[in-house]
Amino acid sequence: MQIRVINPNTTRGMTDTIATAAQGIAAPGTVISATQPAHGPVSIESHFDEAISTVGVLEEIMAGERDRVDAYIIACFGDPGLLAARELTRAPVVGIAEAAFHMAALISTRFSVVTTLSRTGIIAEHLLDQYGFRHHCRRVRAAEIPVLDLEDDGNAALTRIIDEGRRARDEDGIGAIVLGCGGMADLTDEISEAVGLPVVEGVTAAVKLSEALVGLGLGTSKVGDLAFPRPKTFTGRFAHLSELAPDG
Ligand code: 2AL
Repeated sequence: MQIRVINPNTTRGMTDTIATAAQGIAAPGTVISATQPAHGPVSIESHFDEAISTVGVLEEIMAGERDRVDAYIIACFGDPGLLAARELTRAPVVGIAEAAFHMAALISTRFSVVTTLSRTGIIAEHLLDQYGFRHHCRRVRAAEIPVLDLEDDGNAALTRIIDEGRRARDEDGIGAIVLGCGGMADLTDEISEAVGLPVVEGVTAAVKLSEALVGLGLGTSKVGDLAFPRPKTFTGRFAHLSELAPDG
């Protein structure tokens, strides 16, 4: 089974971190390939960053279809482009935020999210509402670290995440913590050990969910709103999408 992990930002080091975490948890026989868009923001910390990154994510899905990928993971905690990505393929597409929320709800009745910045935390709150997990999540907390500090200033960032995780443990009445950034994919064990709670990380959760979906023979439904987009003319810089022939 081939799983394509798409890091929606364009920082190669973060794509490598995500790929290593995904490969480390994958079952024997699962091949992980990791990609990132050719164009776009180096980190995703706002609605604007998300909107710009989405086109690149969709282009990576189109490339994956040519490679006959079995499942896709969108490895940014805002799950940018998730539903549009599903329209482009019969394969399962799993976002790391939704994967982590689902996994955390299976092992605890209440969890808190520890993410990077307060403003990205608000994006996570929107997703909790959208996915129906508001009841399960006690609080979305921010360690107040810019995303690229996870790459550039790893130890300081880890300390801040652990401090915030301990506050969540002591104040939120929770059973588990969800890590709220793809760039935290390599920190799960250290944080879990330091905080003393189960820690759910989205990239690894998404790999296991993707393997389960493919193993069950379940892919994205093509009935209803996730059907392939209706062919139409695109103008200007998107003219090449007029020739989009999904499932072809
Ligand atoms: C993210 C993420 O996972 N990758 C990125 O660039 N921005 N989201 C976040 N909440 O920090």
